[in-house]
Amino acid sequence: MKATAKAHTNIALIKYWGKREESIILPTNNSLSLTLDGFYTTTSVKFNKDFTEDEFFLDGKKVTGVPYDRVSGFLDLIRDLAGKKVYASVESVNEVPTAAGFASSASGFAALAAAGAKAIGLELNDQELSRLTRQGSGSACRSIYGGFAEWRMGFMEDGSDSYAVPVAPVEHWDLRVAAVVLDAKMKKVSSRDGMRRTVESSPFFAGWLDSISVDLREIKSGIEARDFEKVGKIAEANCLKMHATTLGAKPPFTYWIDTTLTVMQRVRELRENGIPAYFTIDAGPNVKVLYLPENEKQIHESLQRIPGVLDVRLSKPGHGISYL
Ligand code: 2P0
Repeated sequence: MKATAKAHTNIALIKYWGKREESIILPTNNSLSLTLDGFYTTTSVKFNKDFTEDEFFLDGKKVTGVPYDRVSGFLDLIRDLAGKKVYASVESVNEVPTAAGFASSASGFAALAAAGAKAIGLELNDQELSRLTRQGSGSACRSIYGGFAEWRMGFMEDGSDSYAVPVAPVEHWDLRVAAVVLDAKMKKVSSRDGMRRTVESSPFFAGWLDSISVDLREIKSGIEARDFEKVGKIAEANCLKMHATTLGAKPPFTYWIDTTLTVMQRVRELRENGIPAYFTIDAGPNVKVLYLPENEKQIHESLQRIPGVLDVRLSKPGHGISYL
């Protein structure tokens, strides 16, 4: 009863920002992402009827506390689905360097769901696997697929219609992403807390939700046509709208630091100089820059030169779940 799966992280071009139900992770809006080749998690799950509790090793170290509880709680969902009361040993290796500024929860829960479901003998199709993965971490449900994926928020209270679907496969378009890592302290507001506070108190949240359906429709037509300017403009504006909601929250907060603004400005300057590039930012200070392969060298050099930039990690589109 052992299986190993690999999952890549993803970057949202239309952000998931807001939950309508926290316990089973149901979002307030659809979101759309690109799975990234450069950052992934490999997880092995072994169920054994002789085990008396779950155990979880991350990069070779035994994990306890809240991260352990999240993994063990997620294994409960897998056990419930399979109707089997059996504990597991989980070993994960993260190729998502914390320094790259990506949350490892997307690749982590996607790999855990895939390996766990297979190890316990569940035969899930992609939608079922995405629906299960969603309950570990929302953004993870998009990492089941390679290339571009959309998480449909659904409307049912039980979450049965809330899962991701593929939009375009990895071969469709070689859109690149540079992860710009900034010299910053740990973020003070987790994405979970940030989302909750914004949903509950920001007067701008309604405006954010109103703008999603047009952004989604337009970006999907841009992706289909491989129209970089269209996709980049929509992704950048969508990110700015998400971050604007945080300024209206009570108490207000922002994920940006001074260097975040400097990188945003550099991206605008690149565009003014005829090099197409657009930025997007998640629940932290680091900036991700969208670009095309032919501009990789210039983009990389220009971003690396910014004072306060620690590292620039480049990535191509990545594949969905695989089993090893
Ligand atoms: C996203 N983020 O779409 C958005 C954009 C952050 C900003 O998904 O609470 O770790 O586990 O469902 O998925 C980060 O939130 O949150 C996130 P939970 P998750 O990628």
